[in-house]
Amino acid sequence: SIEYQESGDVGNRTLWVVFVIMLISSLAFYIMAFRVPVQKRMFHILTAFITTFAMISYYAMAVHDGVSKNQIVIKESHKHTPDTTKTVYREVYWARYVDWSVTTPLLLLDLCLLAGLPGANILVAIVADVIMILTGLFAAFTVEEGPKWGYYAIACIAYLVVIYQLAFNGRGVVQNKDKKTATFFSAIAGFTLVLWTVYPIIWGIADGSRNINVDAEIIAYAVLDVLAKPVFGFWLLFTHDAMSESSSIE
Ligand code: RET
Repeated sequence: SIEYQESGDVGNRTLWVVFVIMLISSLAFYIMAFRVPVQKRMFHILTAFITTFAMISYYAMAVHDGVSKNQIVIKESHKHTPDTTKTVYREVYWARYVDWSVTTPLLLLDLCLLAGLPGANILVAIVADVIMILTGLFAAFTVEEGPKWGYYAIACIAYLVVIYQLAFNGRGVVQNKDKKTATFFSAIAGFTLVLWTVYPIIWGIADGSRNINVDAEIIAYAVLDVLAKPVFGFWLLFTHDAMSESSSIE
C-alpha cells in the first residue's frame, strides 16, 4: 500500500506567518544596526543576517519549493500470509537544513563573541555544528531505518561538542569579562541550549519515526524557530545596546 504524508492548510498558513515574522524582525535588526556606531554593529549585523536567511527559507517552504517527497519502505510481517510492504512518501523540508547550516553557525558566533571564546574554540563549535546539521540532512533523506538513525547518532555526538564549547569553555572564559556580561551570557546561552535540545526531539518524533503529521511538525519547528531567531535576537540586541556603554563587548 502507499501512503502520502504532506502539509495541509494549517501548515501552509503557519509557514507564511513565520515568513512575515522573519521579514519584520530582519527590518528591525537592520534599522537597529544603523543606529549604533559601526564598531558596535557586529552583533546587529550577524543577527539581522540570521533572520534574513530564515525569511528566505520560509518563503521557499511556503511556496512549496524547499520541499521534496522522501520515500520510506516499511516491511510488514504477518503470521499466516506472506509479508507485505507499505510505501510512505513523506515531505522533507530540505530548505530548513540549508537555513540551519548557515544560521546556526551565525547564532553560535553571536554567543562565542559575547563570551570572548578563543578562535580555535569558535572554529570547533562551528565545524561541529555544521557536521550536526549536514548529518541531520543525510538522516532525513536516508531510505533505510538503520543508516538513518546512524546519521542521527553522529549528529547528536556533534551536538554534544557544541554544548561542551558553549557550556564549559564559554562559561569559563566569560568570567574574565565584567559581571553583567557573564550573567547575561549564562542566561542567553542557557536559553539557547534548552531550545536547541528540543530540535532533535521533534526530529525524532516527526521526520525520524513519523509519529506526528507534517502540519504538527511545521508548527513545532515554527515555534522553535521564532524563539531561536527573532526572540533571541531582540533579547541579545536590546541587552547589548543597554549595556554597551560600560561593557567590554566589541
Ligand atoms: C537535527 C537532527 C539530528 C540530530 C540533531 C539535530 C539538531 C538540530 C538543531 C537545530 C537547531 C536549529 C536552530 C534553528 C534556528 O532557528 C539536525 C534536528 C542534534 C540543534 C537553532
